[in-house]
Amino acid sequence: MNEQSKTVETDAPQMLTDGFHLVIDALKLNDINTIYGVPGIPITDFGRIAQAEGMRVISFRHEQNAGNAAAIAGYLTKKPGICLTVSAPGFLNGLTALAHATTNCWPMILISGSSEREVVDLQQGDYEEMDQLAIAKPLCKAAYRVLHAKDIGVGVARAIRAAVSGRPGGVYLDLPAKLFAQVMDAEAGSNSLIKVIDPAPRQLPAPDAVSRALDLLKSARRPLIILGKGAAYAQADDDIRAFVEKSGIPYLPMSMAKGLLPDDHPLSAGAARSLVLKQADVVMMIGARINWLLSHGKGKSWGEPGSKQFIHIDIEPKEMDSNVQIAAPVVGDIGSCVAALLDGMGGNWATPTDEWIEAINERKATNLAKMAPKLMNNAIPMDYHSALGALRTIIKERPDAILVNEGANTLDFARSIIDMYKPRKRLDVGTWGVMGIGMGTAIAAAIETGHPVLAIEGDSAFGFSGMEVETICRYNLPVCVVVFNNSGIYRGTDINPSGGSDVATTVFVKGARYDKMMEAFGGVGVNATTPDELSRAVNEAMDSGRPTLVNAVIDEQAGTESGRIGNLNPQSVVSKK
Ligand SMILES: Cc1ncc(C[n+]2csc(CCOP(=O)(O)OP(=O)(O)O)c2C)c(N)n1
Ligand SMILES: [Mg+2]
Repeated sequence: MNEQSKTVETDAPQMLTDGFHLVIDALKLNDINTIYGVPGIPITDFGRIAQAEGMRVISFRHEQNAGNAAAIAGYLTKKPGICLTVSAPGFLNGLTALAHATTNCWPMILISGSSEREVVDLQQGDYEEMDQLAIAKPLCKAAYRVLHAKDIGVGVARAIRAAVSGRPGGVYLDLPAKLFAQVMDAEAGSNSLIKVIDPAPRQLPAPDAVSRALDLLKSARRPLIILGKGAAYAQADDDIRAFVEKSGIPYLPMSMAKGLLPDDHPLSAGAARSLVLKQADVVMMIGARINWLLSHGKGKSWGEPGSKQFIHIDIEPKEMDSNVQIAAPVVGDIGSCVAALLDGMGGNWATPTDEWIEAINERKATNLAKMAPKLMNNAIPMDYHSALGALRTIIKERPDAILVNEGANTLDFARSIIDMYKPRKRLDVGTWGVMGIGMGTAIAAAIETGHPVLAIEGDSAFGFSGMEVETICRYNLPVCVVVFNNSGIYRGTDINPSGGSDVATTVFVKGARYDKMMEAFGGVGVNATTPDELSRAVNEAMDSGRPTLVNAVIDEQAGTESGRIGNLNPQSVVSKK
């Protein structure tokens, strides 16, 4: 028995607190005021008390969606997003999102109640028995368990630090049922809590690393900057823009870095992606990892082998040389690194040659001119271009709105067609290309920012989290979901090769009306078959803030297998026969 619980026995009546309140107080002390979760044993009362204590507690229909909400809340706020679940199955449902947050380097804490340690460890068959801590460990950045109420302050502080410091990621916090009911002296409890000072300390880059990078950049004839979502996460928006503009170097935004500088910025090379990747001689990565999304820095898309040198800015030293040699590693937090680079540039930085800039501008103009008529077409049913052409205008007119996007073709076309104008407004499937982030992301985006949200969803993608339209209606959130309904995964036209009565594996019910799902819960449902109808419905939703779902009927044949990454499908000579 510990000190404080002894006092409780000998010194009643006195002010007491318990595990429930201590966890809530510890979170609030650290400015964490929102919880995303699903109730049940042993955390139902925890949610109730948190709500009573003034926290925003958003209840979902499935933990994975709550977890995805917490993950994106972490990305948007630089504070750990909190997901709260029950034991075993609820924990496992939330775990996918925790792994997703870790992979994307977003701070998140999954708090799960767990069953009795003594019973779990002897495998005696407890209610929802599972050794959750052991299972979580390999899937997140850190995992902790708190057994005593007096340790809650430390447990929460460690979880917060682990989530946000260095390269951010997911943290698991295991809270056994017994902990919540433990009581202790209220004052001792309050004194045991920790307000985390400087949870994500700046990490300054070494001065010689900064000058090495600047020297290499200066020597370039065809320099390129690639901005990743790590750069967007850093919230160093002004310095990043100043660095790009002062250097005069064209930049390429990765998907979620779109809008960090507006997509119509003269230095954006987004519409000349293949040209700049091929031809650049020095490439500076800012908060972007060289992974599958950049073809690992090699291969055809990167031009002649050995034709480039890389500068890499990242907070994680282990990231350097992950796929190709990094000639100039700059390790530190993005904000400090970019500030140091700006500082080191001096007053007379020579911007890149006209030849390089003109080549890029020419390619941009050609590609944009090719795209323009496609966006205006009025064919029925709509194709991806005409439907997205309508939505593109809506985002242009509302640069503060948040765009959530998932699917295959629906994702790839929307990414290239819809320009973003402000940082952290485009939220999508992230590093793994996960289907199912849609509704959790949309809900958290609305809750955390208060801005209207437009979620552009493939019909398959939407299905992974579709039940959360009830959550959207329940909290009356300004979310407009547009389902790109092409009756299937990639396309709606596949045929069962056996000729049997089951439909093909990629095909859904024809003529489905997803809009009725929103109507079932009191929201607005619209069926749109033309760009005009689509435009009208979405404009109205974005202006009214009413929960809306637009079923956008898309040509079943318009998509391609796996969107733009069909080349990643394994091909066997046997199956081709
Ligand atoms: C969790 C998860 N399961 C499965 C997949 C495989 N997958 C990739 S895209 C996709 C759905 C694509 O269809 P849809 O969302 O309708 O977009 P479309 O191409 O038809 O526009 C699926 C199932 C995935 N990426 N993530
Ligand atoms: Mg589809």
